[in-house]
Amino acid sequence: MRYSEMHLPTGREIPSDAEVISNQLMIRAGMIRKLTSGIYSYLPLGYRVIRKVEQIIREEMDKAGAQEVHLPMVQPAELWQESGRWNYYGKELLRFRDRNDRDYCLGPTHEEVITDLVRNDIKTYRQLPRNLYQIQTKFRDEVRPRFGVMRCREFGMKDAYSFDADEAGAETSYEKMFAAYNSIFRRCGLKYRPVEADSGSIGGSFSHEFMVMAESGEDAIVFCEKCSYAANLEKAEIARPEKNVHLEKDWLPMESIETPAVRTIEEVSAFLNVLPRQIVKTLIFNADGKPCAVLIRGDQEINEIKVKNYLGAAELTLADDDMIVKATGAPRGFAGAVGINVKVIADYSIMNLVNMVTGANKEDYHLKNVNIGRDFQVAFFADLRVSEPGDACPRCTGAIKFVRGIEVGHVFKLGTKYSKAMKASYLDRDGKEKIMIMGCYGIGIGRTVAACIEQNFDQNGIIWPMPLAPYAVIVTPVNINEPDVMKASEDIYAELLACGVEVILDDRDERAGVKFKDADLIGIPLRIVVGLKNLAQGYVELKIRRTGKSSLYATGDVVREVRKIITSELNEAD
Ligand code: 9G3
Repeated sequence: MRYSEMHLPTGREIPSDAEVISNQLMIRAGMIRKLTSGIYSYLPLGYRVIRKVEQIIREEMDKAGAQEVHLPMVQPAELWQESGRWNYYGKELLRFRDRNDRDYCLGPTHEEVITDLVRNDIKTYRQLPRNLYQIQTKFRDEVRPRFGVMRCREFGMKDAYSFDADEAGAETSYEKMFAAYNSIFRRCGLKYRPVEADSGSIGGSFSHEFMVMAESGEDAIVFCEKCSYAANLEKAEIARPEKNVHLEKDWLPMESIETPAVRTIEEVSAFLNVLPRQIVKTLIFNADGKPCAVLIRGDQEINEIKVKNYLGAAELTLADDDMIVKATGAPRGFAGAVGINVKVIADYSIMNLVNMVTGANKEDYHLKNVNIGRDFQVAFFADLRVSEPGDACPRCTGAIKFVRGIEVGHVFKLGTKYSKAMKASYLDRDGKEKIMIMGCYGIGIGRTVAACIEQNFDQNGIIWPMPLAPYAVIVTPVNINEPDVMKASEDIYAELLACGVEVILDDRDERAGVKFKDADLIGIPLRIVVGLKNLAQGYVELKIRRTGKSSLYATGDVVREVRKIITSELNEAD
């Protein structure tokens, strides 16, 4: 491609609302332009990278036995009413009406559509297993789109859906997709890690997120240095501690203490001169309308997703003031487990506490020297808190580490959440009607591109790993008004094109410095500089973007050298 003809509006200025480096560089490198909040246009350079990611995905999905379909973007409300999700989602689901006043939504995902498609055409076990995928635009009306294409409203997703006759088949489908995702992200040249994740509202029993490590990542990840354990912080498990013995001999008599308007852990700790770890935080939750008391050590943090999953609640929120008064007999800030008449569950962190401080369930009063077993019972101890540095790995007791990650993929075991609701059944070999077992598997295309930049940039701009580079080489004649320089550049350019190398010829009548800066900014891995001095000696310069290393090659050898580098870098990622 000739630079002078390209629609490639690079820029120096950093957009004011671009908080993350990938958004800044995708705009400055002329890859994207914002149309409106959370909605972006891909310009030619950006779209070439999108297509590279899609190509890698298609190759690996096809290799895994999935078949590509293309589903509609517009989805009828009826399907979402069948699955029970039409009223579940709020304004994030963009709903609209057609000319006949019928309800539709712009597809944020396609479980309902694919399940409807399959239930109409799959009737017998002989047609299973089946895995159908698409690369399609999604729309999710995020309340606060940010970070450019990393958290936008309209975005491209590869979403796949597997259908199996039984649990064992579903496990195999999941493993095949898990393996395909490892190949996809490795081939994209990304440093990534699969982590155990919460399945969230999507239902189903199990899921993994594929995380690209980056400081700008929105997700916190816990991983073990010794074993392969890794989990999203939301899900990261904490091992059950050993139960200490000879606790009862230390028990002191319980005392009620007047603590006027002393509510928070900090206030109680200061007023009674006890450490937060000696105080029990009693949180009253509203689980599907029922109150539940959750106890945790004062210096720890409750993980509400763990509480929700533990209680199997569809909806879990902190109780409002009315529920707190009804459940504890006191306003917020004086709740405690002693004498409370709601279910009490406790995090492991208080299992070995002795002579604790808790709320007295009486306004302006707390209790001292409270002990489990004597003063209150705990229905269940569970892992309900947020993992923190210093915790032991739940698998091997090694030390865990915390990093930030960008979720680029998510694979789910769905079970029968949709196939049951929408009656996607088949006849098994005995002619009995059975419900299909589903899995679903997503990759954010634009997010993968942005995550790659978050891992591959320097002060001069993007540094594309070869597999995702929009072009492999840029030929930069230092001065296009030197006939020899231009001739040599055109010959090298033509030779590269002839052997299928993706190459830009920077034929602009610009100063060399401007050309070098642009080449660095857009991140082309290899740059061939053609200058009069070197050319007169029969040489051209080859500069490697990633290392900044420059070498001289005989003009006739440089194409062979470039092809060698491209091949080795592409094989490295395979
Ligand atoms: C909605 C809206 C937003 C959503 C969903 C539904 C996320 C929703 C979860 C998934 C699960 C998987 C197939 C590909 C991989 C991910 N945000 N999810 O279901 F109506 Cl507004 O999309 N779907």
